[in-house]
Amino acid sequence: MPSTLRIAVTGAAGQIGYSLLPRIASGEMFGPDQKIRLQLLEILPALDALRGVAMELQDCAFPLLEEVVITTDPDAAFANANWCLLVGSKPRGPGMERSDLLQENGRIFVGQGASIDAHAADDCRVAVVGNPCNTNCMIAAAQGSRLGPERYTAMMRLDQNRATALLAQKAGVAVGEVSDVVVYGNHSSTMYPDAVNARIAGQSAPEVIADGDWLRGDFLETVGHRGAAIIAARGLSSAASAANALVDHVRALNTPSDTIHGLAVCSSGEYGIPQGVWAGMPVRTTAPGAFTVVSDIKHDGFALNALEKTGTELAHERELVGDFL
Ligand code: NAX
Repeated sequence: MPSTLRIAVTGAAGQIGYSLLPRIASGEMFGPDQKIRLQLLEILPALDALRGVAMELQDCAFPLLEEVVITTDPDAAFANANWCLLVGSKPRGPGMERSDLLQENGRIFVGQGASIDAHAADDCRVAVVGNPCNTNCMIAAAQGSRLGPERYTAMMRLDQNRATALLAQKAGVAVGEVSDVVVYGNHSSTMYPDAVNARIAGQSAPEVIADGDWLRGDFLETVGHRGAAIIAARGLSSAASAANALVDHVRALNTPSDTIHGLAVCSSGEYGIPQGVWAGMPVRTTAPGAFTVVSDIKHDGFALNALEKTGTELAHERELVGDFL
């Protein structure tokens, strides 16, 4: 590791940014000995708010935080960055279709992808949170060739954490007893959270829960619509849990282990997901920042049907943003 890691965060004045930045600066994401330089990107209307966030970061007096740069210039934000956390994007406005959102945000990721390829560090990793995160990640990765597609991942970890916590609650066990939960496909209502291959206290989850109707019904519904339920209750979308999921995503990707975790990665056609789209897949971290896709998990007909549906949606999104690729 370099002596100081440069971490670029976009949309840094937004609500996820507000929960995320103190957790990076305190050492939760990269460890208690790793010095950090934050390079924060915003658009001009949010620059004053970002100044306030930077003041608060200063007032936390984090020992690991060496410097905070705030800017509206992507090239400055991504300069020599070791990690680029792409959180910023436009929210879906009233009457906006998903296809409009893909176009609006796709443009942002064209510019940022090109800037990352030109200016980030050679060892840079990119994690995309801004929605539609899978397709935005594909667009960013398509803008360059220096880093390679395996450096670009999108976040499925919030869905994974939601599914894990729900299984633990249903089984009446601690969250730490639940493992091998992976959410496949798109971070959208077509996602497939796989409980069949999950483990609870070392046993197969369906053996412990033994309620197939719930596993194929309420479980999938609740995980798939959890974001909407939080908006309905809070009047705002998930922020603290999204920031927490990004901490988990990056830590898992930096920590070699036999443990299976989920990331949206460039598909090579595993599990019938079309090649070249970014889909949630089971992975193992093999070296800091590097992973292999676990491609031998068995799925039943119900799961294969769900995988086909979410893969088809991702391929359709790719068609809609064809001009950006
Ligand atoms: P906010 O609207 O609070 O913040 C977004 C920030 O991005 C704003 O401050 C805005 O000024 C900034 N921004 C917009 N365009 C920008 C650009 N071109 N360059 C830099 N900054 C730009 O949203 P927040 O709640 O923080 O959510 C951020 C994104 O995360 C949204 O797209 C949201 O949909 C997505 N999410 C993704 C999740 C996932 O699991 N992948 C879960 C949580 C969240 O919904």
